[in-house]
Amino acid sequence: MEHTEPDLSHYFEVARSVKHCAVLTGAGVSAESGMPTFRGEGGLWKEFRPEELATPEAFARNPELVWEWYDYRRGILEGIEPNEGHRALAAAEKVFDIFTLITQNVDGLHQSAGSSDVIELHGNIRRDRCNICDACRGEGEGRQCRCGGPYRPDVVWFGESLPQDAIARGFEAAGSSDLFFSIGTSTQVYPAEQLPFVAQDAGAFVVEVNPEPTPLTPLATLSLRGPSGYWMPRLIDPLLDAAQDTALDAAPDTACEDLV
Ligand code: BV8
Repeated sequence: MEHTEPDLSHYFEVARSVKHCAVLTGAGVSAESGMPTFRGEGGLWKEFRPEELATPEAFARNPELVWEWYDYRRGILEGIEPNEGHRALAAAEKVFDIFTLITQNVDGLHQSAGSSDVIELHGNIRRDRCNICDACRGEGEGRQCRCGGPYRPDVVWFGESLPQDAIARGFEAAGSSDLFFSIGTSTQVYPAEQLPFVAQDAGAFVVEVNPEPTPLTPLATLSLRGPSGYWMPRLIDPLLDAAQDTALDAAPDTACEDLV
């Protein structure tokens, strides 16, 4: 696909001057690693729409089917690695004074790429918890909790509320960011889809990265068509050099002392 290189000079001017950068990611950032998105190609599992399986009702109705679906996704996860998009975001932590990474993804690939303190809005399919008492499932434990409740994937299902601290930190970061990235999300799932608009309302420079336009596109300061694995290194790496120089200047030149 021919990438017309938009003018990024204004972006770099802003990115080199801001203190707080916040990022929202969706399934698209993991697509190049081989993780199917929800609404893209391969998003359908058998003939089910994800919204039909990722609900407490589906789990109550047919827990076996829901477990089969999560085991299918866990199977994919075992065989894949983070991609250039994940790696650029992990590196971005070193660029900005304050960096907040908020994800809708439950695959843990940001953490595998080295990102720390990732705000997981929708949980993580690598963990299980009790549907009744919330106890975490221990290694080797069966599908039933000591309290008698069924274990379930530690994710937020449609119709369920998000973890209060995660969504509160997400809105706080979006509302106080100077630069906000919305990467690989169709911006359709509430309440996460509100974050880029909160940032935009707060006057942040909003950058969208997605091969397809989304409801955010008309409002983004810069909307880049293409995969995150292509754009994120191009948007972050040039900032790394500057960050490294600043770090070097700040570092006390201890060498001499040793000689003494
Ligand atoms: C809640 C965990 C209070 C589970 C997930 C009617 C209207 C409006 C809202 C609602 C409604 N009815 C109900 C609601 C609320 C509902 C909602 O928003 N539904 C939507 C579908 C209409 N939200 C909820 O239920 C939330 N809870 O609101 O609680 C409440 C309670 C009751 C009633 C009302 C309110 C809970 C939402 C969380 C659900 N759990 N995941 C699991 O994973 O199994 S959501 C799940 O789907 C993902 O986590 C992710 O968030 C979402 C998928 O969205 P995206 O990540 O954006 O992925 P998608 O496939 O859509 O798009 C991928 C994008 O990437 C595309 O744009 C594509 O172009 C792009 N792309 C592709 N390749 C690349 C790329 N981009 C970059 N690079 C590439 N290479």
